[in-house]
Amino acid sequence: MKLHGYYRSSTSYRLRIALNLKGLEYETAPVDLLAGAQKDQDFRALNPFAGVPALELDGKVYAQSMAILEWLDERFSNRPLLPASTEDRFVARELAYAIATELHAPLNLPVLKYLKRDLGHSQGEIDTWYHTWLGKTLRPIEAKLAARETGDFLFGAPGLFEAVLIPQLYNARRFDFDLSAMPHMVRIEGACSELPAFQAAHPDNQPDSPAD
Ligand SMILES: N[C@@H](CCC(=O)N[C@@H](CS)C(=O)NCC(=O)O)C(=O)O
Repeated sequence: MKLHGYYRSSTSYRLRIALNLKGLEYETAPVDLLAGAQKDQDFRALNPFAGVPALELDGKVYAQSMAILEWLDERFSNRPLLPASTEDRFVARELAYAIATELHAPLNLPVLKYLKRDLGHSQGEIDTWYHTWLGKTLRPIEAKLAARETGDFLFGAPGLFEAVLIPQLYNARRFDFDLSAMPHMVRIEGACSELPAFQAAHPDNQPDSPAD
């Protein structure tokens, strides 16, 4: 299996966590998003969405991180990412897709570049934009976790939700978002950070992560 990704891409990070949780071996093929490698003709031929991640297996290319996560869980049914009951699977998806659908688009690199370069917004205004959208989705997720009296993980062991949450919290911290009012998410983050599957998936531990 070959994962085309970028060390700091949250969508690539999701997949690295899931592959590691499932104990699946994969090779990393870095795509330098800052250099625009995702727009190269060769990469577009592989993934017409011109973004990462893209996962190659048996001559096929799989794109769109959430679809890949769900596919991985069906294709490799050992160590499921989703809980057993339909109701619990709904909750895991409800929270994971809130992040994937509501947060990823407004906080994605091309949007931030557009705000800065094309519309001339300052870094301070962009930080406000970033924090506004983060809060809008993370606050209700925190409220749902609190209502469920969630422990270290949403359901006993990390899965789909944690694979999507942890990269988003990594980005939130990069943008100095205040997580002090979100103790449930921070506790889950702490518990995940103890696990080798999450440690190996961390951006700092990727072959394309800069040394300094
Ligand atoms: N919906 C897609 C989004 C993929 C995406 O936007 N990936 C970002 C990195 S996190 C990317 O490749 N952006 C391309 C760019 O910045 O031009 C997915 O979940 O896989």
